[in-house]
Amino acid sequence: PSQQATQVALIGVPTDVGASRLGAAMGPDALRVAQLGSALAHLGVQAHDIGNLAGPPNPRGERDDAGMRNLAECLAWNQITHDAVWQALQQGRLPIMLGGDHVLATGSISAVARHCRAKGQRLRVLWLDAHSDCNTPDNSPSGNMHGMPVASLCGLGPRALAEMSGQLPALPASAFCQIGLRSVDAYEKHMIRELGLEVYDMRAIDELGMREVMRRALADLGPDDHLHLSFDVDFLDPEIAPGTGTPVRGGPNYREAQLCMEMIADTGRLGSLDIVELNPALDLRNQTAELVVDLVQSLFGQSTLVRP
Ligand code: 5AB
Ligand code: MN
Ligand code: MN
Ligand code: MN
Repeated sequence: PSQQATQVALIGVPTDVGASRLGAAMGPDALRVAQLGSALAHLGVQAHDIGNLAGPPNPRGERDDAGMRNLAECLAWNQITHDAVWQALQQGRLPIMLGGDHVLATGSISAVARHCRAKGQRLRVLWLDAHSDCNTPDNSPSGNMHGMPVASLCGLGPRALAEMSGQLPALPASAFCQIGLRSVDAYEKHMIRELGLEVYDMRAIDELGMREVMRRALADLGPDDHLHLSFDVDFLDPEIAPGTGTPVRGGPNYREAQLCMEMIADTGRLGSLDIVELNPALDLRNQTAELVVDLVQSLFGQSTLVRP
């Protein structure tokens, strides 16, 4: 029983330019093969699949002088994503990014931030991930841009990315809430403190339980707020979700992830969604894509409650 828009736009973003392992570019089609569209239709959600966005191929470049790999391509993909998300929101549709690596979140969340600004809505971003993705180019251990979108959105790193929403920073660091972290670089730990990011790492989930973590994460969500979920598939334990490029053991199990999604659905505030870092080349018979579709159903109101 949520007041989510019943019209969604499925936006394929077939990119892996932000990662060093190839394959996330096949993510959109794996989600379609796993029947994401009809799974949503089953719940009364009308899904308009706009197909895959077209962008530059992966040049597999080395780090540039500023420390980034494939910056030009990452910029292009983010601008294309931004424009498609903006358009979907203008049409009153809830945009769902079928990723693609996590670099695309700068473009999608920049468009969402722009939209919220225009409507005077407060934006809350839930970041489900094993990683914190707040590296800056000079401190990243890899130069991979999929490890930097949180920094870009907080106004750090290359200007063209940081300013994509038309404002710098795109949103206040306090808008973010990160859940499931268990692989955070030393510099990122410094950044988390510096920015004051709200973080629930795996230790917090173990000690408090997913229920309490989600209660806290969603506690100050107002009735008019916009909730954006950036769902990195490597949030999930790799035993249930092997199809991702940067797996880290010790993640949430199926029931914890399902509860997390159900509690987000209960707020009725979900306004946009990134599904990222799914890598079909590393998956087993598309099981990770199928799991993700199952969890997205929970996100759109499929409930395990006998008496809702
Ligand atoms: B993902 C690492 N912190 O910056 C880096 O999957 C990994 O979008 C980044 O969360 C992982 O290269 C990026 C070591
Ligand atoms: Mn990750
Ligand atoms: Mn990520
Ligand atoms: Mn990854």
